[in-house]
Amino acid sequence: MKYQFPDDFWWGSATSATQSEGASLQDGKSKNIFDYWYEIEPERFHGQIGPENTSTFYDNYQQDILLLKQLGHNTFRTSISWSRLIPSGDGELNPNAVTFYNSMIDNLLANGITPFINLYHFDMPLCMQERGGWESRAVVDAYVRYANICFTLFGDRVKQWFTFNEPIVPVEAGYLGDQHYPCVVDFKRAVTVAYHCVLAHAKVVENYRELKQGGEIGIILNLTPTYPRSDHPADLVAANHADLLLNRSFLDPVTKGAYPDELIRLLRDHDLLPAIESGDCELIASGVIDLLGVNYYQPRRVQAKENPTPQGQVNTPEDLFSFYSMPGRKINPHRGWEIYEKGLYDILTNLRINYGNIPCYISENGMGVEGEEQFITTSGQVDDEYRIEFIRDHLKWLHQALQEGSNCKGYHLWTFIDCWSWLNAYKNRYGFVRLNLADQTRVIKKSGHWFADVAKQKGFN
Ligand code: BGP
Repeated sequence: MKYQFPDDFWWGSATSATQSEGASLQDGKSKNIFDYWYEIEPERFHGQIGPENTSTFYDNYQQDILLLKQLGHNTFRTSISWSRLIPSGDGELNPNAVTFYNSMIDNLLANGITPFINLYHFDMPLCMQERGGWESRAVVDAYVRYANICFTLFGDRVKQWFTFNEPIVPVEAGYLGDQHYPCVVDFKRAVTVAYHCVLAHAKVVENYRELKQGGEIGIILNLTPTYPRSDHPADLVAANHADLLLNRSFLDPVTKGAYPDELIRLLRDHDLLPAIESGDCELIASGVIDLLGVNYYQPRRVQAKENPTPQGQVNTPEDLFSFYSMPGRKINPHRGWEIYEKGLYDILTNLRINYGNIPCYISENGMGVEGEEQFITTSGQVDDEYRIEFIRDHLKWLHQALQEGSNCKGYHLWTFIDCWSWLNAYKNRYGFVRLNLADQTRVIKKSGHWFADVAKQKGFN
């Protein structure tokens, strides 16, 4: 059977500024929260490797963009580093950053690759964190100013913008799970952070529309689909709680312009509602997006709690549901994440049926593998057949969703070149291109050649 994709389908990959640029404190960039956290607690990072160098895209972007071309990309997503562009968060521009991003965008376009630009990928400037981070409305205003500056500087050429990548991650990891700086564990503060990100998103969308630059603006969400252990009412309630808190808390406001009533009730019942100011609801209503990026790695399987948490003692989302390890599930042992290809189809079907079939694309999907050097052949290439299988099996479900009318416009792999991961450094390799850490040389893996061919043929057999 031939899996044929539309002629204008987006074939590409994604990365982020902090994970690829390196030069983390050079040419005027100030520290972001990851630079700072590494400085004070290097032991929290795998192998004590921090974000100073990552994959040296800042120095090597011209050659890397040629690699993207070889990988058959027609689109590529990265982010702008707020702490590089505006080192003080809300003051003067860094001219080196303006030169770098201008040149990166021009190089991509000159090579026939459309740049998709994200404005925030977990990387709060330290000076803004010190002023309260996403808990502060003044920081929201500074972010809105930063976004406006990006539109003014680059919006003549960039026509696909994203306000955030996976905004639930800083909420979960930074304010609930002690996995990202500032390592706060406080449900109510986490809800405020999430709420302020939605406000920030909406204000940026509103401003972008006013500029009439003729592009599209959206957001990238990790829409981890929620599956209950069984049809038992208690499991269904638990799954609904997980879905409301971790998916619909962003998906509904950005696609429908309002929060689900059920979520508001749930938060009110547990005294978790954030401070709402007049004008907030109208603002959220104006933040409806043009384009949704969907990151998909794994499903979320949920069961009812064995001992329900008494009213008044809910201190974390996991007081409202438990995770369920389904027997027999397929696991990527390196990352510990379940591989469930059909999840991608389920997300796209949900968007088609319940979210007006909003234009979307798969903005991240991928497989991190440890010890890939064992698959290096005598010719020096990584023989990553497992990654080809992973991508192909997900693309088959994407194809099925398209057959049924999904408005999915493309597929981006995480990521084009092995890159630094927030906590795992280089433990798991995700790229189409192998990065040799010793000398920073790059070699396209078997999957990269395969993908280039798929992009050229617009499908596979
Ligand atoms: C996504 C992030 C990426 C990337 C990826 C892989 O959630 O948007 O930044 O890191 O996950 O995850 P990890 O690096 O934790 O293995």
